Amino acid sequence: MAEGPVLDVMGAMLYKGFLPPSAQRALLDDIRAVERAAPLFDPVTRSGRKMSVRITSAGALGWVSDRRGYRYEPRHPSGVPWPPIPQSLLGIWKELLPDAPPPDSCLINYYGEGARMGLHQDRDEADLTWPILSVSLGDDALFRIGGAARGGRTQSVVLSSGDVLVMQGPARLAWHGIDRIRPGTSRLLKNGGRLNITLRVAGPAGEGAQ
Ligand code: MD3
Ligand code: FE
Repeated sequence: MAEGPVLDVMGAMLYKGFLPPSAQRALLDDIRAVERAAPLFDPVTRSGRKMSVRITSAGALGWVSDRRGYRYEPRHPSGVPWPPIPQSLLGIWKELLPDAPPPDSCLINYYGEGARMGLHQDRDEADLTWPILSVSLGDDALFRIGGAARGGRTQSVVLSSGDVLVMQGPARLAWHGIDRIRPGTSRLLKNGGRLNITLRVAGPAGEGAQ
């Protein structure tokens, strides 16, 4: 039985310390296996600007961005299919979102020193009503979240290793971003930095779910 969220930010449910250190290490092993099959790569924007976050994915669909724009694709840029979503992550989804269909996309973001993610909405999924679940591993991040309208008030909250954040309802379309990471705040990743993993129902519901 899951404990309730310890914090409710703009309707987003933050489960602080949801994963104990042993589960964080096990999940990290699963993520490293995904990275071996589908290596982290540097996404660029349509305008050709390199994003500071490195990414890869697991599942039927992975999020990519390149000179053609951003979208979900069934393959890594190398041409290989994305590896399956680790069972450890599917279990967290099922525990916290028993009524949602299974996720078909698992985006892995890696933040090295100085990496950030500007304020944006997540609107590339086919059905924007399904929730998104995020797991943080490694160094602390300063997460900023606003409302559904651009340019409104925002709140900041620290996301730490083992924290799980569920975005659903009105929060699903909230503007959000990562202002900075705090290097040296976790010893989980051997070379430092932060991994964020998001699970999504990206395709038409039911299709491609694993
Ligand atoms: C709020 N990632 O991959 S995770 C992203 O920490 C993304 O890497 C951030 O934003 C990161 O798109 C934030 C928390 C999160 C994920 C999805 C959301 C917050 C969200 C969707 C809607 C609103
Ligand atoms: Fe996002």
